Amino acid sequence: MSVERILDARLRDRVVSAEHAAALIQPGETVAMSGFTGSGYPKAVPMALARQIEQAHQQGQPFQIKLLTGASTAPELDGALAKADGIAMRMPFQSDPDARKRINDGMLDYIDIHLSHVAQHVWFGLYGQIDTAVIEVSAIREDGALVPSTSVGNNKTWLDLARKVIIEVNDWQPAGVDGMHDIYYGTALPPQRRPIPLVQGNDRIGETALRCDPDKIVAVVRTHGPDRNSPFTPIDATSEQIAGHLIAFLQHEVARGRLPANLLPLQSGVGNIPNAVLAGLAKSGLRGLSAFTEVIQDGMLELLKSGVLDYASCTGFALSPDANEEFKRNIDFYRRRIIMRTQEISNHPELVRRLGCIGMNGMIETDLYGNVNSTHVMGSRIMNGIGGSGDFARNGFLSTFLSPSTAKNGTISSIVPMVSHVDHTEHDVSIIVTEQGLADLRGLPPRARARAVIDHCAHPDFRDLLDDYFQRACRDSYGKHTPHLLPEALSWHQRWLDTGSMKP
Ligand code: 0RQ
Repeated sequence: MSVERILDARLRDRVVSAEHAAALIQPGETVAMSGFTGSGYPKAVPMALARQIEQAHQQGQPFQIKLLTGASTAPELDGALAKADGIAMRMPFQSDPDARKRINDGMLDYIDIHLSHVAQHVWFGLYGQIDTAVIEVSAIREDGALVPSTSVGNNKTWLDLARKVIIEVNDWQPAGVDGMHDIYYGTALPPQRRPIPLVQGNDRIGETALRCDPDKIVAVVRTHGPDRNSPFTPIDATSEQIAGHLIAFLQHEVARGRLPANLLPLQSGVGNIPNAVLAGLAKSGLRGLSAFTEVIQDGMLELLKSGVLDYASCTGFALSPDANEEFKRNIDFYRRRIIMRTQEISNHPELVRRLGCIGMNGMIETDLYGNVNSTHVMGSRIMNGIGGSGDFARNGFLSTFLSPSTAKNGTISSIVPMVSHVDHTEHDVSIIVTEQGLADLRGLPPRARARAVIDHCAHPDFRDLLDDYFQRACRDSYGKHTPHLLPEALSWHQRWLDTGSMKP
């Protein structure tokens, strides 16, 4: 028999079906939902809303919402609403193929902003009134406090600012997650802003549950559904090589005395390469590590379990089904080592700088000088979004960007003369790593940066071409500080669009 998760009798009286709750959302509303990298998103109301939107469209009635979340969600949320053509505007991060297609077809406005900026920009009023918040929780306590589930994201802000609130109580989520969260209520806007009292990555500075005025809660929906939990992709050889270069570099930095023996708090993006880095760290002999990051994926649970990582601070999970089972089975162990925070804290520039985080993020492409494009294929087609990468690149102790040296079956070089879109400028990028090697750009002037990137990171198929471009640029460029040949700088991208390959 399942244990009652809604302990506040007032809110138990508000339990309704997902259809009933979704019907409370009107066309044109700004709806803020929970969810971060496929964890802790509402499982039922968005699908019911998508069905209602489809019905309205069949009757010729317009129905779209503006949708805000923590980060990416899942097919039941972004996918269902995008397929129903129900999203007019999306912010701040997505990775759903249907949403992505609509964005790139110009049918859906997408606003791609730093994850740390979301809450404050909404507080600034830049997105208008939040009409409805739809938030997944794992339980409601007797006093009405809301125990978050597997992500926190912007839920505090959504609950504070929304006119009306719909809560989903998901009893698939482990009850033992209660106590893992740390919700900080001390943020304020300038000039009232005060320093955040967090000096170690595992400090607790807040409360274990979210507050919400019960009068605003218009519906409570019971659900029982898993997070997205994509199966784990085995680590490939390229990712392993990239991880090897980065870990050797970190060990070298320890040997040089530039990093302590237990490094500094790690931030890690999601995907195959970051997972390979985490797996590599497990075998590295390094101990006493810590993570101050936004997402915990499989490799980080393993590091915690093996005792390599002392603790991890995050705002959400991205686990495979197996890792999720492990998490649930040993939740008491993980609750002592994992702290889940709001994303304005997990990604806060003040804290990332104070703690000296080591940022490790993927990229689409970099140019010779270390400007990085994380988001746009051929300068115009969005992939996911900047997410938290900029928060850590700009403010961390070290900012590393990792990618295979080629893409699309070797037709694209990830090292290009000039990036087709800039997310991280050369001023915020310290280390570039591909399977070919690692370029340490710190302390180098532009022409030396270009030499390091070409010599250490470019794929052999493109190295001579890059070298040729750079040599001619050094000779013919208008300025010799950061040499470029403007008519050619983006010609590699155009060639790929014209011929299907960046090679001449
Ligand atoms: O596309 O699947 O259509 O073939 O980009 O590439 O190699 O699978 O790598 O999954 O690590 O993604 C930058 C997108 C890399 C990711 C990016 C194409 C490639 C493929 C994916 P296909 P891979 P990854 C914390 C940090 C920004 C957000 C961030 C990202 C697809 O790391 O979204 O860092 N980063 N968040 O074919 C054309 C190139 C390409 C290219 C790759 N040079 N040209 N296409 N691709 N390189 C998490 C959060 O903040 C929430």
